[in-house]
Parts: sequence; structure tokens; C-alpha cells
Amino acid sequence: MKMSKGQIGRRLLGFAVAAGALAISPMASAELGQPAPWEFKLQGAATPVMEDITWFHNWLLAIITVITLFVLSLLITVIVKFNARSNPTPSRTTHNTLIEVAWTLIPVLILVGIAVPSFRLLFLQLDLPKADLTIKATGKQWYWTYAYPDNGKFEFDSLLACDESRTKCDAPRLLQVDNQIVVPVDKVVRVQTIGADVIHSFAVPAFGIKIDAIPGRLNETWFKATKTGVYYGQCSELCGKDHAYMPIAVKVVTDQEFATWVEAAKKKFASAKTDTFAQAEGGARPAE
Ligand SMILES: [Cu+2]
Repeated sequence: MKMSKGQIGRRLLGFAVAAGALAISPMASAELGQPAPWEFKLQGAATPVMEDITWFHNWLLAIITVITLFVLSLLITVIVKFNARSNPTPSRTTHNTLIEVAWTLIPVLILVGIAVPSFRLLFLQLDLPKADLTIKATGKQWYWTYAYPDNGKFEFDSLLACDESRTKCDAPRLLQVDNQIVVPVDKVVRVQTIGADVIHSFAVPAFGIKIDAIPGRLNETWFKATKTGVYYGQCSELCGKDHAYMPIAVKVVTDQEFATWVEAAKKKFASAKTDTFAQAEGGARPAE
């Protein structure tokens, strides 16, 4: 099929408009806390830390876009204006103080503009505020065990809930678990992680957290979910053959729902093991 120049132009314009619309649309179909088809941006933020991460990401994107366009324009200028044909007798200039000062100072200012918000974000992530609730997450081959040492001292295993064929449920693929972590909304939750066998990593994109769960070492991070809902994450450290099958699901509920859940969970998980970190499990999955 032959297209006229006008048709090609219109088609290109159509692509450009579609790409632009895609870039600025907040992925209207995307549900908070889980990936969406064709998503290419960060997941929507559900915590102040993730809001900061998203802001910082966009800030860096703006900076690198400006730098890239500037360098591109310099390259094009050089190619067009200073080739042998259009500029047969080149200038013999070797120094220009103003330009040399500028190309030293401007990058320094750009780096300061990156460093200041970067350190602010780093402190926000690493400086744990006073926690309202602590959860211990133990990574195992290949599931998570969660303990609530503050609220009734119970713990439970959390395993992939839907099978690969997806005949059993309509939750997002490979993300649903049988026992979700439940936390209250607008409360500071401290997450302590440790590995029972190999290194795992506890990551929930919407919360902006990703922390290694290392055998013999207790790591900690925190989040404060500001919206109720279910937020999904995955183990993010290659930890063996079922690495892809140990998702994380955090259900954020109101204070009252949380209190009700704690009471129910205490009974439900009463018979469960009591000290996650003392036991060394050999990597066997519990009987399902
Ligand atoms: Cu893992």
C-alpha cells in the first residue's frame, strides 16, 4: 500500500498524539497496589516515601531530558556548522575562560540539585519514625512467614494462593497469597526482615520499600500506608527455583477492622509456631 506524504504525516501525527496521551495519562485503568497492562511508569504511591520516590524520579527524568536535548542540539550544531564544507578554515581557539567556568559550575549546580533531594529521601527512608506496629517477615524457600510480636504474638505462613492456570481466582497473576499481611491505615509499620535459608527481598512497589531478608541479620524498614486497599509485592532477590512464586500481599484496613482481624488471627493462628527467628527451617514447604 502506497501512502502519500500527507497520509504518512497524518499517521505520524496520530502516533505522536497517542504516545503523548499515553505518557501523560495516569493509567486510568491501573488499580493502586498492583501492576497494570502496558504500565511503564512507577506504581501509584500509597505512602509518603513512595510519593517522594515518584517525585524524585520525575525530577531526574526532567533533568536528564534537558541535558540530553542540550547535548543533542550541540552535536547537531557542530555537524551542520563546523563541517569541512561549510567551515573550511577552522578557528584556532584553544581557551575560553567564560565557557570553561560555565562548564565546571553548571554541572556542579546540577549535581547539588540532585544530591539535596536525594539525601532528603534517603533519610526519610532510613530514619525510622516511632512505630505503631511491628511485623517480622521471614523469607523462606519459597514463601513468607509473618509474625506480629506486638499484637498477641501470633505468626502465620503466607503462600501463593492462585495456581498458574488461574482457574481458582481472579486476583492479579502470581500475586495473591492465602494469608495476607493486615495493617491499619495511617499507622507507621516497622517491617523487620530476615532470611531463614537464603537471601530473599521484601518489596512492595506502592509503598516504596525493598529490603533484603538475609539469614543471620535482622534488617528493617518502614511504611505508612495512607490509603486502604490491597497492595502486592514480590520477593525481589533471586532465591531459588520458586523465587517467582512467593508474592507479598498487604491489606490496609481501618483501625477497627484491624483490631477485629487481630482477634480473629490470634485464634486462627494460635497453634502456629511461636518463634520464627529461632527456628532454622530446612526450606521445606509446609503441608498445604
Ligand atoms: Cu525469595
